[in-house]
Amino acid sequence: MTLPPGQRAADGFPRFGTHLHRPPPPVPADPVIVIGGALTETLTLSVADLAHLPRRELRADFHCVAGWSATNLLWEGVAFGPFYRTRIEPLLRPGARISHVVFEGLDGYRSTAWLEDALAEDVLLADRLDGQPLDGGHGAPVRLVSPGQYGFVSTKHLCGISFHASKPPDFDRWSPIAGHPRARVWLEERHRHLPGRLVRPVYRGLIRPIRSLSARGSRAKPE
Ligand SMILES: Nc1nc2c(c(=O)[nH]1)N[C@H]1C(S)=C(S)[C@@H](COP(=O)(O)O)O[C@H]1N2
Ligand SMILES: [Mo]
Repeated sequence: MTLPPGQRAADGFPRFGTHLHRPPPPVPADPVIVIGGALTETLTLSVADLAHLPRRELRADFHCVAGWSATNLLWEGVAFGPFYRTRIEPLLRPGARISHVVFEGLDGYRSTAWLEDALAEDVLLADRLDGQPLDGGHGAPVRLVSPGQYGFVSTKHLCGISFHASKPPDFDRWSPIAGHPRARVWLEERHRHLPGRLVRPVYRGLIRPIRSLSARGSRAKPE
């Protein structure tokens, strides 16, 4: 098994998210994803309807920027690229050339990806993990999964997606460990301002406290 540079395999799939001890947000009775931005109309997609769109399974590892990787996860959901081409492109404002996508979660978390990265073949709107509906810890009712990018791109509890023709403001612009805009794991694009290799030892010291704080949301990986 080969992992991207600076990553180690974690035992199972801990809840890596930056939320630490915060409980997962409550899921509304009939959750929707509100899709907007440079579109001629806002599209409100019922999460339940994802079951009726073309589906795919994806076996992939998941890489947290702090250096841990969960291996061999089985995701199920709707592939983002085909979804974009069939559902979003026809709604784009005339002449709009989309460059960035913003994903928003029910807990207020947001991530930004280059459209080019979001259209990678293995990016999914995932509502199932290892044969079960997504649980609260890992992003119920639906999350983005972009295995080629560090976990911070993969917004959980997805409730909004917006498409932009220019770079939106960075939500984390004041953070010394601001995320890299592309966050590609194989290129070790961990942070915007610091080289990936440099922060490895810092994270190594933080891993134990982070894991114990987030243990509540974790679960063992079935073999
Ligand atoms: N809505 C939401 N999505 C989120 C986060 C979060 O705090 N809230 N944390 C991100 C980070 S930093 C990581 S590493 C992954 C962790 O996914 P996991 O909690 O399923 O392990 O979720 C990402 N998506
Ligand atoms: Mo993370």
